[in-house]
Amino acid sequence: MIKLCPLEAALCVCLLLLSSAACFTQGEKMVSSPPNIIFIMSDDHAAQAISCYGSKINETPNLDRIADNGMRMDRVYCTNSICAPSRASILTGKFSHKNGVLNNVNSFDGSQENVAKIFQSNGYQTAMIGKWHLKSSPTGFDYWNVLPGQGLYYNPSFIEMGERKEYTGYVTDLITDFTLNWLDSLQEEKPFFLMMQHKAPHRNWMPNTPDLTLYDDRDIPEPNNLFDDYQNRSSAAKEQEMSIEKDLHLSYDLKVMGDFPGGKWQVNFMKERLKTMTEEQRSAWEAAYTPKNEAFLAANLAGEDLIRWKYQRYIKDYLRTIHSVDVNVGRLLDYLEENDMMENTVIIYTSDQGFYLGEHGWFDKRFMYEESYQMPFIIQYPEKIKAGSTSDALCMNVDFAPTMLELAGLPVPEEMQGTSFDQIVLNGNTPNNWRKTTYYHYFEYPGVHAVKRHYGVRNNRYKLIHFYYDIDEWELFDLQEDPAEMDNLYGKEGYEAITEELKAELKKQQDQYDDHPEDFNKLLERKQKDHLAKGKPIQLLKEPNNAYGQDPLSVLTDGQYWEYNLYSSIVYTGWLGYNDRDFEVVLNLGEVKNISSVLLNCYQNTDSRIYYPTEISLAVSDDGKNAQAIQTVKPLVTEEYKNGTQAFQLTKEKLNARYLHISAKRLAMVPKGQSGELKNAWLFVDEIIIE
Ligand code: SGN
Ligand code: CA
Repeated sequence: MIKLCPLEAALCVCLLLLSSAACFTQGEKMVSSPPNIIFIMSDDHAAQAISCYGSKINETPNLDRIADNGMRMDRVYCTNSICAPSRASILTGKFSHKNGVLNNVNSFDGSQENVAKIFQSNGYQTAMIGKWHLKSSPTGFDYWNVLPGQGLYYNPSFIEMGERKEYTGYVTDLITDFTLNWLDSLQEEKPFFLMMQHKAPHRNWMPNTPDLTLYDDRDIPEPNNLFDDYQNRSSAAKEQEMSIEKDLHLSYDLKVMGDFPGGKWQVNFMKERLKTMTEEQRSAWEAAYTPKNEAFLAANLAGEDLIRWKYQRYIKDYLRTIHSVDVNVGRLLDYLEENDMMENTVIIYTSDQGFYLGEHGWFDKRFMYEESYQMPFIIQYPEKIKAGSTSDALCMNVDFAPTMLELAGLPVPEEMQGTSFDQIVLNGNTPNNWRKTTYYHYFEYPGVHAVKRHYGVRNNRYKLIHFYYDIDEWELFDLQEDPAEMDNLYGKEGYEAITEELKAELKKQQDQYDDHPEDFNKLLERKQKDHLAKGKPIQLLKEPNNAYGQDPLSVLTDGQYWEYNLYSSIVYTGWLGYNDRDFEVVLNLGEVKNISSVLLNCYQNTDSRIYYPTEISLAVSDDGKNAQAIQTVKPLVTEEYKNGTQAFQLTKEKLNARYLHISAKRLAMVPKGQSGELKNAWLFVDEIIIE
């Protein structure tokens, strides 16, 4: 099958007239016909685990095919090393603080311009298949079929154009099946833009059944700094919660069955997943893991031996899920070859960011250190890109949208902050005026894995990082002398000049991209308010869950409360949380007061299964017992489940009262289609504000 477009028809005419090479000029560039674009992205796939990048731990022959046919780029970086933000930057060509996705909590505003919309409005057929993770529904795609939230490895659901469907099978295979089906359905005369986004190799690394025993016959080499002690690094490096030793759960992450200490959901996760497997899947799983797990338990490992074992189990499962990605990319490449679609198709393989494969003793990402900062990026376009070429130009994920657009000869909107690197891939060299520095800003703190907020710059040789928010610490690395970033040079004699230079560069980058982190602290302060209930005694008729009830009696009336804004992160302190009962309190104002407003402040964060209440009631009494109902409010909970805080108003009229009886009903279960569906939902309540 050959995909032709109207321009190609025009081209044929051109050909007849000129009887020369199959091209015409458009602006400066020679374009034969608009290329198809296939953007393949996996999740958390570090360059260290791709053989064309020199992996010491695995082979990825099919990904290598792309590099062999085209270009391998060695210095492509993300602007915020975490899933949803990277995806939003890729779609919009803008940094997190401009596209509104600073962390995995924010929901993507689909009304803004994005790369798919531009392809779509220029006659391209567009599709998004696989992991989306941006909460709102995809915009700019003629066809979309995405995983809800993080998605599942085995027998996952997908949301196809808004409709949820269940499948039997392995997620990486299914995403590829859907992709090939979509390619089969295309109109031949129009070009296409396809984003195919794998879930693998995301935590908790569940391999496909044929791959469960891959690597059983060998030890995977350990990184040299598996036992890093973070000497002379910032406290951010010391205080993270992403260590192989401390933070990998034996059952949830490492698939040993048993009641190991940890969060309840972590303990139960694998048991629950096994129940949802088909007979065939489960028996393959058990046949592979049971003997290995028994040997592990019998060995009774401790100390460094235990860490080494954890590393092996983690890395092997991670690499196994990558093996399936590689095989499936091979299926796609074969399909394109068989259908004669290779020549005029740009194929990109990348990952939303890198990952720690034991370096510094870690898994996960977030830090601006190379392993998770770098994105693999290989690109082929046989008609135009020299096979087997490489580039070390400094590029960022905000450049992807401009690059893809320019490769297709389409205009790049002003608001996109990235710069097209199409000339770098097409010509194989870096122009003199290309950027000398990349800029980075990570926001999700407080949050899972406890990586502090930081921003920084990197040039060819050095990297400067500033950790802020609740600390103020710097790191400086000489990447030429210390590629593993073990020796923080900040404040050391002899590095004053380079530090000053990089600080000036940092300021310049922040001005250029209009990013002003010093403003965020102000925005994040908890709101302070004097009100009638402040400091007044409260009786809890139902106890909150003790995970969040640090000081339940004061939290509700301490005159402080969270108000959500764009820069908010996942904040778990200062709330009362309920997940198996409702909220019910009696507040004593001490004497009868004249009241004109009663507000109850609540939090919604669907990623963490926290939902607004379904019903809130207010009653009053003068003895704290015989209450007279005043009002019941049923908050309108829309299907979009927007994250945020809301202060619900509980009176319509002025009233006089001494005791207020306030209750709020929890949404019983996480709604279908939301992450953590059918588990208990949480209710988070903060301040009762009375005026
Ligand atoms: C989950 C993972 C974290 C991971 C985040 C973000 N925990 O919370 O390990 O850092 O997602 O990942 S898990 O126990 O649920 O697997 S991201 O890809 O969405 O950014
Ligand atoms: Ca409070």
